[in-house]
Formats: sequence, structure tokens, C-alpha cells
Amino acid sequence: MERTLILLKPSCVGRGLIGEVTSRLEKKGLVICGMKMIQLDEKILREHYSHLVEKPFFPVLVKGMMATPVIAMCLKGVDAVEVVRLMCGVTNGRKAAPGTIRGDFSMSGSQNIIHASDSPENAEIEIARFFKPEELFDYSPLEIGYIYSPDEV
Ligand code: FUP
Repeated sequence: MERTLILLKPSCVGRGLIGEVTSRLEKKGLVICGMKMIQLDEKILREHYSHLVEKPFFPVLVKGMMATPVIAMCLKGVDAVEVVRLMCGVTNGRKAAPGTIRGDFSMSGSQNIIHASDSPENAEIEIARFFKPEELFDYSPLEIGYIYSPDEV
């Protein structure tokens, strides 16, 4: 099964939406295999957002991402990367479809609640960035037989 990395951003933590967003991911059938609260610093954000370092909004992005601790989560499921990106919606909350996490909870292109890995390759890099091996757990929840049929897993 595929793994992906999400961050519940300060716009989620600061608005008391941790439970609400986590609940959506759990109810979908994604398995939480790692979860912790961390305070990000500039060093890890420059690495995580290396593709955006030259953008004019980068300093605002970094400041916003350090405003509160964040929740880092590793999620597992069939096609987990694509499934979670679809659940998040597009980057700008004002343009994200209703029913998506950003579409339902965000009015902003930067205060947009959640980060999610954009490819399986990047997911593994990001999981290793935020979690030590001993912080990740490989288990099957009891209801796995109701989440997938046997030929899907
Ligand atoms: P996404 O993959 O949807 O998280 O989007 P990006 O990797 O392109 O952007 C990462 C973060 O940079 C966004 F979540 C918010 C911030 N950003 C801005 O603040 N302004 C922009 O115009 C684009 C991105």
C-alpha cells in the first residue's frame, strides 16, 4: 500500500480544526501510521518548500507555517497520495471545490489548512523528513476488510 505525508498547518491548528480534518481522513478509510505535533523552523521549511524559495511570498509562507506547531501525519492506503490530494482540493481555498478540505475550511491561497505530498516519490522523502523510523507503525485496522475488497490490497 502507498504512504503519504500530510501537515495540518497553523491555519488548521489555530482554528481548532485538527479533529475535524483528521476525522475526514480516518472516515475515508486511510490508516494513520504516524502522527505527532512539531514546531517547524526555517531550516526544515526551506527544505520542504525548496521549490518555492525564490517566490516573493516565501517569507510570508515561512512565517505562517511557524505561527503554531503543526500536526504531521503519515497515512497509508491504496493510491493514498492521489486520494488525499483530491480530498484537499486545489491550493487556493477560494478556488477549491466545496466538499474538499480546503474548499470547505479555507478562504486563502496560503492559510489553506493542509499540506499533502504530490507524488509517491516525494511522499517517501517527506515522510523521512518528518518522522524517524521508530515513529511509524505498520498495522491493519480491524475494519480493513470493509474498506477494500481482497483484490484491491
Ligand atoms: P500545494 O501542493 O497545493 O500545497 O501547493 P504548492 O506546493 O504550490 O504551495 C505550497 C504552499 O505555498 C501553499 F500551500 C501555500 C503557499 N503558496 C502561497 O502562499 N501563494 C501561492 O501563490 C502559492 C502557494
